Amino acid sequence: MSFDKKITRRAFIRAAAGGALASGLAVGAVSCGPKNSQEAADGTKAAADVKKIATQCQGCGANRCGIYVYVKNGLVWKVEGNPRTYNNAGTVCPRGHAYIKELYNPDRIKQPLKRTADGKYEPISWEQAFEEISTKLNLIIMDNGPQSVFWAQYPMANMPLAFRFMHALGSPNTITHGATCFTARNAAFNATCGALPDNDLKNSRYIILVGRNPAAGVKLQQIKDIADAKRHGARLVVLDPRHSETAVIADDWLAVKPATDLAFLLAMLNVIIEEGLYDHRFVEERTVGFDNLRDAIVTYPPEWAEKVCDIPKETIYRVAREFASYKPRALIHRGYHGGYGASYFNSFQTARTVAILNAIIGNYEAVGGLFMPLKPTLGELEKGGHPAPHIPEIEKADGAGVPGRYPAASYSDGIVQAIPELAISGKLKAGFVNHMNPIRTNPNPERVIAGYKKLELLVTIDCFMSETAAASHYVLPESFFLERDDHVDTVHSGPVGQLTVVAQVVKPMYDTKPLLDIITGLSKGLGIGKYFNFTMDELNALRLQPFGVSLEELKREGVVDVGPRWVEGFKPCKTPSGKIEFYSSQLASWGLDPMPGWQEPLVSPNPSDKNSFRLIHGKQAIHTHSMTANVPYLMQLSDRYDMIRLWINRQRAEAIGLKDGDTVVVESDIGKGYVKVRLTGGLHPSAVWMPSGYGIFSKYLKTAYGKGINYNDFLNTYFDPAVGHVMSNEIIVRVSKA
Ligand SMILES: Nc1nc2c(c(=O)[nH]1)N[C@H]1C(S)=C(S)[C@@H](COP(=O)(O)OP(=O)(O)OC[C@H]3O[C@@H](n4cnc5c(=O)[nH]c(N)nc54)[C@H](O)[C@@H]3O)O[C@H]1N2
Ligand SMILES: Nc1nc2c(c(=O)[nH]1)N[C@H]1C(S)=C(S)[C@@H](COP(=O)(O)OP(=O)(O)OC[C@H]3O[C@@H](n4cnc5c(=O)[nH]c(N)nc54)[C@H](O)[C@@H]3O)O[C@H]1N2
Ligand SMILES: [Mo]
Repeated sequence: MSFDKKITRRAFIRAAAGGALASGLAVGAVSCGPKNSQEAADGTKAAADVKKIATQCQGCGANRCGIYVYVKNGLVWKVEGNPRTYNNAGTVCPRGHAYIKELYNPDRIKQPLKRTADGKYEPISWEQAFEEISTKLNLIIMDNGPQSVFWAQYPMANMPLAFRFMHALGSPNTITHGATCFTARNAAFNATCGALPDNDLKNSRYIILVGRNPAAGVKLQQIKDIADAKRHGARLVVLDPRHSETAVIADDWLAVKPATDLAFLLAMLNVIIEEGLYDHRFVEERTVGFDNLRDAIVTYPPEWAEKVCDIPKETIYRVAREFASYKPRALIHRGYHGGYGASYFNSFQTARTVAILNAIIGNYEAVGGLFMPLKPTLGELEKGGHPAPHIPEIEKADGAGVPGRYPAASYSDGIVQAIPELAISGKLKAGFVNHMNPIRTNPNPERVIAGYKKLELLVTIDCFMSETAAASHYVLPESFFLERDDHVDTVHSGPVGQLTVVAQVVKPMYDTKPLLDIITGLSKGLGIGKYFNFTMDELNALRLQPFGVSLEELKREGVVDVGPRWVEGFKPCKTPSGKIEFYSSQLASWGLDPMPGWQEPLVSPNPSDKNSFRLIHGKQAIHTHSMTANVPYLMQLSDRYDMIRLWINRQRAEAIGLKDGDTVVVESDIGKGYVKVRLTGGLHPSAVWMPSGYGIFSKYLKTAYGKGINYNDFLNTYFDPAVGHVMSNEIIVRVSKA
């Protein structure tokens, strides 16, 4: 494969300098401050030309921290946190420091690529790519209708472009990674309080984290706020089968048996209701269904729960009483992925119980409790004379939000692991994947590959040759985030609305384009060009119109606060009743359980097999999903600290003859792989824990290729019956010495 055909001399010199830098640092140094190597690479001691540009980090799509990037003598030099963005408050995590240097990673895709008959890739021009892709897509739509097309992507600020493009074609099939991450949590909070609240951790006196680990599933503001709260005397309780990076600073680490948090939480409700410790006035005025709730929880006392979740009843009583005693300045974190985002058959009910426990102590919209973030409503393209296409009045192929299928699923997130199934059954024929790598991040790669390979047309838009890109007919390189202007974003909003923007830091090094230009180029040959007749600056100016903030000002400041600050006091919920719904009539109308109650996990380890474990997983602070294992600086850290290991409980490991550092074979009914073990006292005996950032098998990603394994290799393709999520921890494996 040759990506380099059209590389300019200037770009080549820059790439060479960056490459030298990367390999220089890869030897030994693990600090991310490349100052000296940089000066060496520059070969100059003359006064440096330094620019400081405000933009947004894209080292993970989730946080998009506000940053300043420094450019020295034309080369990206270093990064600093913007002190005023809510998400990171002046800090940058290791991924942010390292990811800026990916600009210079030689593995970048440098021009559009087309797969040839022998499975290799040849560089083509953008004109040829647009022409061939639109011709093929037109034929597919003519034969199969527009509903045979999908667009899948990370839910970034540019998602509205995907909606616009797909709706213009006549397809409702826009899909995010939500079903692999957070959709059980979101659906449960929507059903209970109408939207997803934020946590006022800083002002809380009693914080419970249920499978949430902000110190490694990094959200910098949250970990800073937890530390602050603790400094002011708050207590921190962490429920995690694993002694996580956040459990390290907890007052109580409760090593819950995985998949059974629901039992612990139902028992907390039982104690708080039976002992009358709830906020009586809040319950009476602001909630519906308390009597049903009282009836529903009588069968779940701590005496029952301790046998299910392996936490002594005395501890459950104590935590329930302590939690209620700090009302309303106590909270159970709204959660994210690990505990109940998309993990278990009972995740939806677990998240419902978390939402209800918060409400029962009256902490909604209270200082130190949960609050609805003040996300500003951005201006729309329509206001600038760019009418939106109609939303197609057909059901989504994946069944998201469709009565009788996955009624509680999010319509806009969809159900991503349905794509391979729908491709195999012939319902989907063509697709675009942007800024996402479903072949590595979805369950059962063999099945995903088989599905995506069935498509008549697969186009991936990425900066690197991910597993998904490497299975595509066409690969379109997006300019790296430091090379492009991108959407005004509201992701930082919390106690105050915040606007940020991705701003170009350096000129593109290669023949790449930002997404808007890619979509605009495609739209012409598809007969939908009239929907894409604006520039990024025009789009952003319209987004900013309601606030009287100019794009220049936003780029200069990096972040601008807009609208009022959050104030304490209950506001009507976006539920049918306008109140917090303990009893959800909406869930009942969909044929789902309107009250939470105990549900067994889908699968459990075999108690008579000493090699049988539940496989759980989680983030490490230095990696993002599938997208940073190829970052040389970060993989260097993984190697140096021997981080690519499967955690296993020490007693159980010794019972099957394992020593720390042994290589084991891990097998489920669909997968098999080899990995080193880490013996630890910090893990519930029923589980093994796998870091989730490894197991890259795209051979184009040279740093990451073949290092470690991934939980998706062992996970069947499941669909939770209410929400359609993947149930990512419903995996039983056998672990034995290799
Ligand atoms: N470094 C880094 N940070 C990130 C990301 C990243 O990729 N890398 N991604 C961002 C995104 S998209 C997400 S979703 C978040 C994820 O943030 P989190 O949800 O906090 O992260 P995870 O590591 O997936 O899971 C957290 C913990 O859940 C525990 N867990 C597993 N099963 C159970 C269970 O049954 N019960 C309980 N109580 N705990 C359990 C795991 O042991 C783990 O320590 O992180 C965000 N931040
Ligand atoms: N293997 C694995 N699977 C997982 C997880 C995991 O940790 N590991 N976590 C689960 C969770 S919590 C989530 S949220 C999902 C995440 O699932 P995905 O959204 O698939 O996650 P990423 O691995 O972050 O994939 C991002 C892709 O976007 C590309 N990319 C990066 N920057 C840009 C850009 O500027 N433009 C474009 N066009 N592309 C870009 C990256 O190279 C990468 O291929 O995965 C879930 N499944
Ligand atoms: Mo996620």
